[in-house]
Amino acid sequence: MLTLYGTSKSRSARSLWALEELGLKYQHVPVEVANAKSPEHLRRNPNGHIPVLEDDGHYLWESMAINLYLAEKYGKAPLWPATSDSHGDCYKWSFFGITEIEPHLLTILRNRLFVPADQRDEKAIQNATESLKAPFKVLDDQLKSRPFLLGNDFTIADLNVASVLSFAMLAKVDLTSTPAMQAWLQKCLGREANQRVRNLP
Ligand SMILES: N[C@@H](CCC(=O)N[C@@H](CS)C(=O)NCC(=O)O)C(=O)O
Repeated sequence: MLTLYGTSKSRSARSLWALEELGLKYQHVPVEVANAKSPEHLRRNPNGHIPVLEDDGHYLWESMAINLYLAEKYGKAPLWPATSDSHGDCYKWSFFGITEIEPHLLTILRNRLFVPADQRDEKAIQNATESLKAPFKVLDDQLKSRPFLLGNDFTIADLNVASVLSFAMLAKVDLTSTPAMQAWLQKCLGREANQRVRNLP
């Protein structure tokens, strides 16, 4: 039995997207961000964060780890591709997404959406925007000559990186100077499985 703890209005959306994309049966417990540090949830994840996946009593946290685990255990090609080389590429792009991109997008998101206007740090937004130029170019270059990150097919690497980049849409980051990345992002986020997640609590 699979259970995903975490509201879709959080990083849990990524793991819900993976579960939907894989067509798995699962229970969804939409733990709110505000309740992530409750004693009950701390027993699932000592960090007090969502998402958490429970797979027959095995608890996993960290959204990228959850998604790679789900793809490897329950997926098949092309979502979880067939070779070790391509598995390496899935790890590479996923870790690139959360280390090179996510922190800068969160800085912009926080300052544009969550901080009161008079406390907004425009310099931090500017620095983060500058820092995103290099990884965005890496993605844009990769996607100029292939429809998806690994080639012709949508894989867990696309899902993981696109889910990180969905913060750019929320934070209204201008993506027009990386048109191949922008078009790929729209294509990924528009997938039916991701659209279904938007309707979840
Ligand atoms: N690196 C973790 C981050 C998880 C995380 O920070 N989740 C936020 C919601 S998006 C959270 O649980 N916040 C609750 C809190 O910090 O109290 C992951 O990707 O799963």
